Order: sequence, then C-alpha cells, then structure tokens
Amino acid sequence: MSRVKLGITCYPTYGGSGVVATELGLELANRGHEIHFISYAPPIRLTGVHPNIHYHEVEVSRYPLFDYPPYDLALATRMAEVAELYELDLLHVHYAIPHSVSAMLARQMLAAGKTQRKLPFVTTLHGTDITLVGQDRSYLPITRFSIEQSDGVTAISNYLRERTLREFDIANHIDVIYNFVNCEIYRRDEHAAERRVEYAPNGERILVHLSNFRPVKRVTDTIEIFDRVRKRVPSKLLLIGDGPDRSRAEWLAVQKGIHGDVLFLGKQDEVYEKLALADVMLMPSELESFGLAALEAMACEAVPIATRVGGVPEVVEHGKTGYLASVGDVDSMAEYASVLLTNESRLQEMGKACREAAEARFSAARIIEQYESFYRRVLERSS
Ligand code: GMT
Repeated sequence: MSRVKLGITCYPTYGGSGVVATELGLELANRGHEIHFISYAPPIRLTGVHPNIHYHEVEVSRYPLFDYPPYDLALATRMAEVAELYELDLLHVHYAIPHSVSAMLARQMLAAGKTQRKLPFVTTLHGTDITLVGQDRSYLPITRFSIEQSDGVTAISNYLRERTLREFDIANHIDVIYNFVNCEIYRRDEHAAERRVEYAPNGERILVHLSNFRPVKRVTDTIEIFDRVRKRVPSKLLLIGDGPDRSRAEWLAVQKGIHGDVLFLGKQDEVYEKLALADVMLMPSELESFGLAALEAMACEAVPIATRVGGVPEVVEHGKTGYLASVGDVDSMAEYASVLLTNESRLQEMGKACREAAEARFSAARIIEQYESFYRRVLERSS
C-alpha cells in the first residue's frame, strides 16, 4: 500500500500489548511507512535507530494540586500536535484505556481546529483492557464509548472479539488480527545447543517461563510444575521477566529446596536468545486473550504447556503444537512436560510443528499485510 504516516501509542513498559505495538511499528517502518511512537517513554523493544521511526515523548507536568497527573490529557495534546506537525494520516492505539479516549479527543481537537484536519484513529484491544480494567464501573462507560467512537477496532483473538461484543454490548464491527512473531529473529540458531551449557551444564532439560509476573500469570504454578518435573527429569527452569509475584515465586522455590535449579533472569531485552535454548515453555495463566509469549516460544521450537483459557486454544493446538490443561491443574501440566521431555523424537517433532504453525499462521509478513489492508479500509472510509 502507499506510504502511511502513522502515530502509534502503547504502554511502553514490559507487557504484550507494548511488544506487539512496537514490533508492528518496526515491521511497518521496514515496509516504508513513516511511524511516530507517542508515549511517556520509549517502547521497551524500540532499540536502535531507524530512518522511518520517530519517537515523541509525552511530558506530564506535576503540579501540587494534581494528586493524579492527567496523563490522558497530555497524551491527547501531544497526539494532536504530532499529527498536525507531521501530517499524520492515522493514529493506532494499543490497549483501549486510556489511549482510545486520548485519541478521540485529539481527533476532535483537530477537526475543530483552523486546518480542520481529519485524524481517524483505530484501537486494538489486547485483553485486560476489556477483561479486567474495562469491567470496572469507573472505566466501563468511557471505554465502551471510545471503542464505539473508534474508526476501526481490532482484537487479537476471536475470544476477545466475542467477549467484547457480548460484555460491552457495542455496535462496532471488530476485526480479528492475530498477534504475530518475527520468525527471522525468533528461531533456533545453530549456536543454541552450545549456549545451553551456560544454564544446563550437565545436559539437563530446559523449561522456560516469560511474563510480567502479575497474579494473572500464576507464576507460582510454574514453580509447582517444575518441582514435579524435576523429580522425574533432570532439568532447569529459566524465568524471564519481573513483577509483583516474583518474590512469592522465589520463596516457593526456596521452600521446595529447588532454588538452585530455578534461574530468575529478570527483564531481558533479547528474549529470543533464551527462548531458543528451551525445550518446553510453561504458561499456566489464569487468563490469556492470546498468549504472545507462547507464540514467541513456538517460533523458537520450544513447546508450550499452557492453560486452556481465553484465546490460547486459537494459538496452541493441544497434542500437536503443545499441551493444554485446566487452570491450576499443575499435575497434568507436569505430566505432559515430563512425558515429552523423556521422549526425544516426540519433542523434536512437536518443536518442528510449533515452528511450522508460527510461520504458517502468525508470521509477521502475513499479519502485517492484514494490518495494512485494515488501515486502507479505514482511510478510504474516512476520506
Ligand atoms: O498479560 C498481561 O498482563 C499484559 C497484557 C498487555 O496488555 O500487555 O497482555 C495482553 O496482551 C497480549 C498481547 O496482545 C496478549 O498476548 C495477552 O494474552 C494479553 N493478556 C491477557 O489477556 C491477560
């Protein structure tokens, strides 16, 4: 499609929606589009310099009266300013709260301004903006309103689309555009086997978990599963990320006497390097609207063992590209992992099936095209 000047807003911190937004911006920039990130900090995966990528910081001024500094207003102002200065065609906000409200204000400000500039905006729903935060009465009406006001809405799974339509009772059409993974970067490389030695010096199996350690991720279940697996298969657990439940997980590992085999790596920039070392990825979440971490693991041939929740069954096919169990059923998840880790040929076969599924259904090339055609339709409608 012809070059689009696109503003992207997301939470720049450690979290799936920010990762998707950043990777989307990078992919679009590589395809020649002009991308302007507008946020309070540079998005976490935005490293390096790219001629088509610009970053605009949102300054939130502090004033003694402001117990709650009004970020959403500062964001709306910056969105309108950047759109005017750089002649943006479209804004794409990731995570409805508060980004779609700010975008709606920016659109209104520009339409009423001297140049009467049109600035359509599209909203991508990621999960907790609908399933948790959006259900709070103090946010629900305005979230619903800003979704309805969006010029286009996408959800990252059918599950999230259905749930939004049902629980928010909105009239909009919602397109499902799945999350994606860059299969060029997320892959097993020829050095993976050598690098395993760093974590598993005696040829142990490697399990991995990647999350923001929020309660919804049930990180302590990861420790419970690993404890059971370790009794049957010599193995190590790598935990990537950080967050509120990290110390609970650390204490549990100490209590169980397995702390030496559980490696807390903290926040990592190049997570693909670690995922590419792992045999199995554990994702025992209470809820996932998609489960981007599982997809990233699949591209690296690490087999996900996860819970059958939300949009996860749309990503992981039970028995083919991973295993699914009920929330909290750590015994079944441990059983699936132990059996798989003691069957080398099955492990290899499933790892390859994961990679094939990631390439065939969720590769960046495939999904970016869907975003481009979505933008095209929105721009045509709004012109
Ligand atoms: O899971 C989180 O706590 C982060 C959250 C977010 O908004 O960044 O993740 C959501 O968006 C991801 C990217 O689209 C999805 O892969 C996650 O499944 C989704 N999380 C939940 O639905 C709990």
